[in-house]
Amino acid sequence: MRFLFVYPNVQKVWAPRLGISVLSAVLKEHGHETSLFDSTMMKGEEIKKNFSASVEAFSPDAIGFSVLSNEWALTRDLLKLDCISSIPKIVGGHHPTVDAEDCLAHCDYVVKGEGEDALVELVNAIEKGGDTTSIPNVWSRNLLGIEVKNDMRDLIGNLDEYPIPDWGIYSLEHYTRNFLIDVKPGTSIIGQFEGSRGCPYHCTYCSSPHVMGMYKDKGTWRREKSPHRLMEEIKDFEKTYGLDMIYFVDEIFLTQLARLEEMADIFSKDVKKPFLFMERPEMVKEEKIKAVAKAGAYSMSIGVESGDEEFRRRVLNRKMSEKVIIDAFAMARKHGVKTHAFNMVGLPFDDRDRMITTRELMKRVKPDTAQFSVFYPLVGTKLRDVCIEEGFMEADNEMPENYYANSVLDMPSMSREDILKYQTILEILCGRVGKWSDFLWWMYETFPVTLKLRRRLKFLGEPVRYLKTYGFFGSFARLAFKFKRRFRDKRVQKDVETSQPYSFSRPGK
Ligand code: B12
Ligand code: SF4
Repeated sequence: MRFLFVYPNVQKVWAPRLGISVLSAVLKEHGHETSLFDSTMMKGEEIKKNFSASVEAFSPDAIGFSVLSNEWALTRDLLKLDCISSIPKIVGGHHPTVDAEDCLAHCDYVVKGEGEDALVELVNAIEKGGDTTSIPNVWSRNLLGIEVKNDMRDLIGNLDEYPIPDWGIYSLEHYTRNFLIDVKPGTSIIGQFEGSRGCPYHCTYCSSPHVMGMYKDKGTWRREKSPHRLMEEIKDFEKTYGLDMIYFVDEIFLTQLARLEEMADIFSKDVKKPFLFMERPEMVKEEKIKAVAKAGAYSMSIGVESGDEEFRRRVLNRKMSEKVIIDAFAMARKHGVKTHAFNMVGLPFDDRDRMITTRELMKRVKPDTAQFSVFYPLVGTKLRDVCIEEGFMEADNEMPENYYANSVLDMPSMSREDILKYQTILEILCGRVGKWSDFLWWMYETFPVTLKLRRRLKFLGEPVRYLKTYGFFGSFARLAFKFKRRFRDKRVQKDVETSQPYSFSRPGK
């Protein structure tokens, strides 16, 4: 069967959705043909026009949308188009997993949770005219139009047993213009890899605990690929594209010491690539950091989220102390691993004092880089229920395009304007210490117009940032690299065979 995947990337970020690569490989292994409609960098009506052209050109027998919550509004619009009215329409990914009920009203099939086995069984059944209503994980309607909501199947036992993801389903820009390309100077190709699945924690703002609950008694939630298998995936990617840096999408990384040591041995001999990974503060232990540093760890992103310890414990269900957080960053520094801090502003009950507390913690933590996103209460999370109960938002609220859009909460403790204001101030001043940064904080806070002015004139600071980051000669090298990349992309694209016959993802083509 000819199967068209859809990546409704409204956030317009260059980053492959790994779920599509994984599922495309599985479908190909079972004899199906796949292609991708990728809306990255497309705008408004252009998306519908290109989507219709893509459907006409590929003529799929079924279509599968991979959907996050911020992508549901666009997905719904595409599902309504006449050009796909007679084609079976499947939706899968995080949003349909947590809100299957609503999704089923707009499509033919919803695949909940892990898609590997469910999608193959569904596609085979559609192709052969078999029964599509009794497949575990799949919600659909029977011949009488009655909704059939099947139970979840067991979790995949061994991730190593599935085929190597289909990297070629994406256009090259997802690797060469990836959102992380500037993290390490000199990087021109980034590969995204999944080393494990299943985070065992229960943060109240995250949808992972809800999905874990759906899989109760359905096998082991936390699963890890072997270091050897990971090496195979990395080598497979590298042989086609080359590789400068690896991004591991795992939610937690520093689990079993023995596995990390095995990874250190294999990666230091046969992979030799710097990598980025994400971690919880309390998982950072000296022996483990040493092992990943040997394996090639370049930077670790750690969720701090809020500087208020009591609030973290009580509202976010993150019980780590301030000391644990500070030590985690210090330990990474000691072993030469850079650090990035994730924070949120505009959390329920946030106020000015908490913004100051977060700034104070960042000063002590001293991350190399930090990010402050605006909190959004995702469907299926405890904090969403809190927001609705407290009257901070309506129950039918939909997610905006990205975390930097305005807050959706209407809270007495902090206005929407203030949330955006502090988000920007914190991002500008982050861990900076001293009288000058205190003065800037006061100025931006008291005269928000200076903040707007600063945003407008930001480009003037770029030369200074470059000189600070790369040094005098390094800055020239960096600029030359960026300039060269524009031409190189076009050249390499010609040499790489991809299974994506229609490259709709490149703007202007
Ligand atoms: C890496 C990552 C990112 C990266 C890369 C994103 C990308 N393009 O894929 C970056 C940092 C860019 C990112 C950004 C965002 N992310 Co993010 N991200 C992740 C993370 C940690 C891993 C994703 C991953 O690669 N998983 C591994 C692959 C193999 O799994 P998968 O994609 O889910 O696919 C499986 C199933 O979902 C299913 N499936 C997926 N697609 C389809 C399609 C069909 C047809 C079928 C049948 C099945 C199916 O089958 C697959 C195989 O089992 C997840 C957490 C998580 N564990 O998933 C959060 C997560 C997906 N992100 C999330 C969010 C909210 C975002 C943002 C919207 C945040 C923002 N900044 O505004 C943006 C959206 C940007 C974008 N265009 O994707 C939420 C989504 C929640 C939700 N309800 O939608 C998650 C779940 C985090 C969380 N727990 O809250 N993210
Ligand atoms: S540690 Fe990260 S992935 Fe795990 S529950 Fe908390 S926020 Fe979600």
